[in-house]
Amino acid sequence: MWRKRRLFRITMLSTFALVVIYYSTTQLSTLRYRTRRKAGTTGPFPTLLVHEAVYVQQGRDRTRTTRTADALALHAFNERASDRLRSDRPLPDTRHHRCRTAEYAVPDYQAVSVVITFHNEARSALLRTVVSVLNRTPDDLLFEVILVDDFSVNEQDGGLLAALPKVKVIRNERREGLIRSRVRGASVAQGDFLVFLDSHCEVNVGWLEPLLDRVAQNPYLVASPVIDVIDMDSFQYRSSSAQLKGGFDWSLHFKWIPLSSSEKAKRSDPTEPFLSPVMAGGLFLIQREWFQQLGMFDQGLEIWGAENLEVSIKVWLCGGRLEVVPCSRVGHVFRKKHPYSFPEGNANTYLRNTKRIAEVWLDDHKRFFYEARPSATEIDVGSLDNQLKIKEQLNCKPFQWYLENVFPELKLPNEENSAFGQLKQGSLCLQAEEGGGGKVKMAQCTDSVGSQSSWAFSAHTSAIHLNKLCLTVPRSSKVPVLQTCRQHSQQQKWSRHGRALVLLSNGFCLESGLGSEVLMAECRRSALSQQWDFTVELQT
Ligand code: LR7
Ligand code: MN
Repeated sequence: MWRKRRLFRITMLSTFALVVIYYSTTQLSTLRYRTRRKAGTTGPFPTLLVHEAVYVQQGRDRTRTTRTADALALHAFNERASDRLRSDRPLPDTRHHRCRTAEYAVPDYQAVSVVITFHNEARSALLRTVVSVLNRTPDDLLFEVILVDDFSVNEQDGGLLAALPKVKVIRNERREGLIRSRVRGASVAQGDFLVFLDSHCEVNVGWLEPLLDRVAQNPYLVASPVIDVIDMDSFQYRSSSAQLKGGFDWSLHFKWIPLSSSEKAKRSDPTEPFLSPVMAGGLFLIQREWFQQLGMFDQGLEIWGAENLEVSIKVWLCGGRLEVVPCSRVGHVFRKKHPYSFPEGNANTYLRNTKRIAEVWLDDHKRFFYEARPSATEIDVGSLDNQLKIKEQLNCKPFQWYLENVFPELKLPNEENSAFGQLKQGSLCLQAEEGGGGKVKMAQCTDSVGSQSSWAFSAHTSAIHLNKLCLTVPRSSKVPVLQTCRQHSQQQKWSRHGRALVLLSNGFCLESGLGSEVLMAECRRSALSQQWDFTVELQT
């Protein structure tokens, strides 16, 4: 099913094959634009170029404006500059020179479906994206290009492109946002591999083979290209650094992270793929079946944003890994703002999307998200049942594992705490009694009880906190209670001996008694009733 091959041979072959295809399969547009064709053009794909001019021109008529500022407002990039360029323009080869002659394992059949969603995209940019895929993907690897029109104003933006070979167009009947649109595209795709692209990209020479090669080695791998820059003003194509990984901060905003010096040292070969905690954006290749098992993207995410974090964290925690492949290059028009509306507002949408991710994947660490984004607490995120079911079914690892093994750069904001979460003994948890004037008791562990899930032990102050209160053993009492924290109170200073929690002033241990009772008792090494676990332990 897989075979090895050298890149330069197929590139030439495919160019030839495509010329043939272009001549033989564009009946629809040939009919439509026959008169223009007589005028004749030069270039490798004359048929397409004639139609291209008409396609782009008609799109512009709809939006024509004499003021550049308005043209910019429409797409948040310079549409005129894009319109001036051919759809099959040559690009500088930005790969390391060794990528050109490397051998790659690729499937021996048309295995790849490319999914591109768009909402009111500039026609010239959309067309260039599609043509770059058709021209720079070997015919014998590409099964189809699926365009999902996310309810653009002009139905023909996508409709006319259905005349191109291998291109299928589906249209949403209402605005779904890019995330559900991609899921829709993925659901109708038939190729064994999916690739997602934005609608203003240009894939560069040999972009697909190195991605497929990685998945040939490990089917649970998700492979991303290095994303080159297409300048939003000039549309000039520029190489970007191949030395950056993706990450995020506690507000769940994406961040670029330079490779650490040890990672750099390990990489003697600059063409070698490297691991990344998060994919930079939404451009990646994944096995279709596995993507489906992962539940695709969380379909509760709206319009734009954070689905790259969602899918990345999910991939890592549920048995996969994520790589950036420097020999694969795809250009993208980066812009400074969104040229489209968010029905619920931009900030709210992002906050809601990220809260879903925090609730499903961050476990107890979600409190850091809420510390960074307090207003998220109030937002209703709808049902998470589906996501939680997938997490359970696939037996996904806890977020703590991700922090230790995948993303150690993400530091905890509250370095003072060395353990936090629930304070457990088997299936029972220490809990503040509601309206109980500071009393604590043992109760069944559940995630939804705040008075149970936000304990923290600070090695720095030796205190055991529950929110703003501290676990206290009043003088001459054997019953621990919650009281206001006092910096120098000996009744609030604890230490951990193994799994025991010891009050420093008298050396007694915290113990669960009969029923729901909690008390202080002489320490006994073997007593299970004196062994406590926090959900999250931080290495100090
Ligand atoms: O409602 C919408 N419906 C859509 O179909 C809104 C957008 N879209 C389309 C849109 O036309 C475009 O093709 O969705 C695509 C992405 O939207 P952009 O281009 O407006 O946003 P972006 O460039 O910021 O996109 C980045 O972030 C997104 C977060 O949801 C996705 O992950 C995109 O895939 C991601 N883009 C990239 O990764 C390109 C490389 C950038 C980097 C690094
Ligand atoms: Mn984009």
